[in-house]
Amino acid sequence: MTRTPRAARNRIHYLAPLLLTGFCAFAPIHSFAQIFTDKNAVKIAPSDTPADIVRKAANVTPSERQLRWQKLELTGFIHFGVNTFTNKEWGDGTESPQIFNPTALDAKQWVRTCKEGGIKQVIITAKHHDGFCLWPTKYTAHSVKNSPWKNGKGDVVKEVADACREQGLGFGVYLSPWDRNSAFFGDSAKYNDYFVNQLTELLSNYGRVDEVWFDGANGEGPTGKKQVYDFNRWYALIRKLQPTAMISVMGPDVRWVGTESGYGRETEWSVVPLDAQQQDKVAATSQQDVAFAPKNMMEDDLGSRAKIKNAKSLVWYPAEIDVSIRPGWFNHPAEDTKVKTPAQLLDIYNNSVGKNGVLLLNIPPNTQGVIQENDAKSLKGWKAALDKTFSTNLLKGAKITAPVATKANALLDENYATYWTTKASDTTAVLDFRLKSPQTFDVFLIQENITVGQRIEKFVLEYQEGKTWKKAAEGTTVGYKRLLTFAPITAQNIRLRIESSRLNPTISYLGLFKQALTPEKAN
Ligand code: FUL
Repeated sequence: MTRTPRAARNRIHYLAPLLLTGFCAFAPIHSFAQIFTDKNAVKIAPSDTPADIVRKAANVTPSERQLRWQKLELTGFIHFGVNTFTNKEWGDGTESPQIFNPTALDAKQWVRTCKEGGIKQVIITAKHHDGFCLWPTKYTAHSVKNSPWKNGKGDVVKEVADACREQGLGFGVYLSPWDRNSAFFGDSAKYNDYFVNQLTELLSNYGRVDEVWFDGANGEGPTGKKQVYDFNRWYALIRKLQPTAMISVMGPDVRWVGTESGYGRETEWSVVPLDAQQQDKVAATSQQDVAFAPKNMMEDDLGSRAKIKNAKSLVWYPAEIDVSIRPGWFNHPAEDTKVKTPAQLLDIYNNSVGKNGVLLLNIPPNTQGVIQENDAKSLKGWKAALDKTFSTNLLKGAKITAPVATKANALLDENYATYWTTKASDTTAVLDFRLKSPQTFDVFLIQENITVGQRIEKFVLEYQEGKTWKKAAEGTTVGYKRLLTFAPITAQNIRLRIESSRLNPTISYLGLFKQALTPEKAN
């Protein structure tokens, strides 16, 4: 793939508009009812003590759309467009629609392949930075309607939307604000109208849309003028036309974790301050180049007590971890041998879904318009390993000794809605498990019930060896799901110590498992 030096320089604008327009405009929370719910954002009063702030943070909860999305765990990205045919990562907008000519495009196969990998929702790049539209928009000639594919009568977005609906997956669109083809780009008002028209088509003509994904790139356009994106107008339109859709990354519902490596943070709070400074840091560590060397992670945590103590408001803003199954976002034949293996995908899973995030895994079709066999095989191998690993919870049937023993059964039932908790004032707890016989395990799974908030700040898993208790693993945050992996341990007596929590801790599900495949570091 080629580098685009000018674009590379401009890549520094990634997420910057969020800072300048989007997030500052969120500030008066309560006047933005369409952006936030009354539970997923809270203002901090000048008179609030640090303890008040911690209590407020512990009671911030996801909106319904955020909860639905979090429970998906696995979502899929399809990068497909003119770049597939030029063998590049970013196009410059001068590509002829004539080059877009997949010989055997099969969106059903894309969706089926994703589904077979355990993916629950698929996002298609309806328009990437090159401005080429995969649907026959009325608002530009730069689209599939001027391509030889299906004699200009094709519509990739419709094929993906229909396939998702038929196969029971969620459907989402990526619409790049940065458009290197549009003559309006840089003429702010005109381009914002153009963008609203395109969004209106996408949100009106394809049934339910579950996620709208905006990236923050804002580089040069044909006019040479700087484009100011009207994010709030776009958000209001999305809330109006598709009220259940998540607005991701350059939006209020989902936060980009800060890396494209597939590896999330050790300490991942879904409740974070709504601060301009914080977004500044996001921008500073974002991708600034068309090449995809893994980026440095942002600082280790965004929502600990130290991070929230000076916040003016707190929001439920959960992390999404996007990564490609190949080195590039688009399909390049030279990368056919670099498809991530099931063991690498497993490591990514443990470190994304297992670190309180949602994984957005990109699987790019080739010039034929199909996902290749090797990518599909990796996905299947990964899914088989996950299913096998998590099918047998070795804690099942254990004798549990826990405070508030009556609710202990909820720890091991697979119903997320039921949960164990302590009395309101208890922020620490010790839970003992005696297995029927010694078992060998190498993963610990724990889930909080986030519908009441994210609370656990420190926990330790121990096992008994002879007469002594030894540490198997420890963690800070839990959130929707936390996985801790370690070298295999054989034991019969296990104990979980919750050492610190913002309010009474809750646990929806707990488990010990033996991995069916040894994970391997992906990068
Ligand atoms: C970035 C884009 O520049 C990449 O090409 C890719 O689409 C990635 C998911 O988002 O902002």
